Amino acid sequence: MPVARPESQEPRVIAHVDMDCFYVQVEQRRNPALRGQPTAVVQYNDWKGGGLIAVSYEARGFGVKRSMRGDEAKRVCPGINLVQVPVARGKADLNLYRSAGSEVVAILASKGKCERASIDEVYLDLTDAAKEMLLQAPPDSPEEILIEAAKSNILGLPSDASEKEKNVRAWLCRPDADYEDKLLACGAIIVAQLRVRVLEETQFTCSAGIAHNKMLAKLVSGMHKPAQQTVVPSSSVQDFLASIPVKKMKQLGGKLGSSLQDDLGVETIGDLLSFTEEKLQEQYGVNTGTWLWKIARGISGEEVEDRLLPKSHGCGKTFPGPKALKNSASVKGWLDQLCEELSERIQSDLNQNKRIAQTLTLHARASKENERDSTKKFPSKSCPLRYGTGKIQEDAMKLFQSGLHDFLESQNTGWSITSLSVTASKIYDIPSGTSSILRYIKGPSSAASPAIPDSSSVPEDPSLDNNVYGMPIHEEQCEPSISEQEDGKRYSGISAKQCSANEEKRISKKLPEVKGTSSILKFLSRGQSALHEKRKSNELICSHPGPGSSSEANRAEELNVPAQGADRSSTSSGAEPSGSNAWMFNVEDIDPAVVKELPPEIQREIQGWTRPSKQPSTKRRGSTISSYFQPARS
Ligand code: DCP
Repeated sequence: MPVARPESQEPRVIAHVDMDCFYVQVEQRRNPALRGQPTAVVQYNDWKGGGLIAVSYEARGFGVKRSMRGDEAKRVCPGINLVQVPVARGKADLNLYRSAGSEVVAILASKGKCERASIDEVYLDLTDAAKEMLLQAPPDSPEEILIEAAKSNILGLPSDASEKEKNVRAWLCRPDADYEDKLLACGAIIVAQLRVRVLEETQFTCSAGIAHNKMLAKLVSGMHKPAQQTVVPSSSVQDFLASIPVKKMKQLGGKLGSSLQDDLGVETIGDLLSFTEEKLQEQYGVNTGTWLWKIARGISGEEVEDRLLPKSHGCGKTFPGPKALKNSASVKGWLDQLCEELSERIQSDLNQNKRIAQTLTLHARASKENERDSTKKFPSKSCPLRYGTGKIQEDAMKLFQSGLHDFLESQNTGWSITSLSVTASKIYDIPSGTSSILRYIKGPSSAASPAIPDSSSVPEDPSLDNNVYGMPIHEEQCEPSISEQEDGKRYSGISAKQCSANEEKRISKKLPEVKGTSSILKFLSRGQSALHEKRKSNELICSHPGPGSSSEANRAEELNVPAQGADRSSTSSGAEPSGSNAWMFNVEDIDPAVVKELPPEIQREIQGWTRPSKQPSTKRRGSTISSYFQPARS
């Protein structure tokens, strides 16, 4: 369930930037003849001309919608250009769009903390940049305002079109504005400058929302599209929220939103104002009640995370209608391909960014032969991620079999799979520039030695009943994640309630005193520290919306994607190591085969302190991290 974050005392300036018809713009840059033409990008699929995943604004003018298939789009707009998503390994290859998104992120990140929320969306914290502008060069002359800033839409300003630009210029320069509005005006100018730079350097247009928090910025960024920005002064927040349907709000797309509608008769965010905080807490618990009370007033303390790289990697494929997979061999064939791509992506993330993924999750959509209308879902399954294509393929197949076993509930019946995806999540940085392990272990901050949980003394955990193949398999993910599907669609994962509880039970074992360097240990302690963070914010972690709980999920649902949640942005898990959260690590648990897959400098460190002759233990590991170093199974 959602939890209110403490708000900062100081006013912030937050922007949400969203590219316009993004995949279409990428294709238009590749083929400029498509510019200004009705165009749509179509997913790889020969059924009824394939599904549309991005539609140009010209095509939208003819009534073409993303929910259509190519054939229908042609009927509605005979002149439409349909461009196929590039294909690799028999499925969509989104690399082109990913790197185009990265080009934009690199520009946007130049002005402040930047969080890449999806392939084409970014949050920016421009507070410092706005403060600096206010100090150094405050906007005071309406005539000198950048034209792009003068075209801003400012909520609450008179909507008289002929006077709009004049009013905006005056608003941005008001000498009598309060400090909050002055900062916001600077934020609007900075975002306009950034958008101009994005256009000049990448040829892409984008739209943006500028407000005092992420929630409001996100709500308005798509209000005036394409290529426009919208500003939310504090004075217009109440009027604005009064008309926003509850289901449009992040985290209210699912059951919570439905309950607000059905149980409290709340249709818009404004309707929430008639309930006291106590009443909302009574109905939904203390945390969610407070959160609801606050969002009704436009209050949200959620911070912009400093993250330019994706939070997870996902590869998926849908198998609609007659293409459904009906036996293990065909599932294995496709899973192998998906895992191969996933493996390449995490390997290149490791090589280029020194980031390591810890959790592998399999999602599928399935139906039983005799129960076409069953509401039972194929359970998502997770396990510790082992690097190496073969291992990922092997583990993914085991996760599939485990999920299928649960899905079938011991019934001996035929089944079919209409979508499959694999996700690598819980990605952590390996610190670059290594320092001594000893320094880490004996350093002033490490009163206790670093440690990793060891399973030898782990009490039996009922949630590991899934562990039919000798490795811990969790239902659902331990971390919200954003994934991109074969057909270009994104969905996000939901946190498993069990995960942090399971980790809580692990017991530590001492690290032998070793000489060497500490990247890996730091990395490991970072992961563990993140678990502690999770424990602290358990309620938040477990609160991410479930299947079909927001418009994003609904959209994925419509398009036959195994939507696991809805939140395009997600909570942070990359906490720094902390001495008080120190834990033990048993070097004997490290699988030499896994070490070979790590970057050379990390390999050297580990080789410096592992005992090469030691046979890897085959005991079951209790934590994701120790299991990362689990011995390879044949
Ligand atoms: N995408 C997809 N499938 C979806 C939603 C999106 O493949 N169900 C891909 C194609 C989009 C890109 O992600 O171009 C960005 O999605 P947006 O929702 O931001 O939509 P667009 O950028 O296409 O259009 P808009 O200008 O309305 O934001």
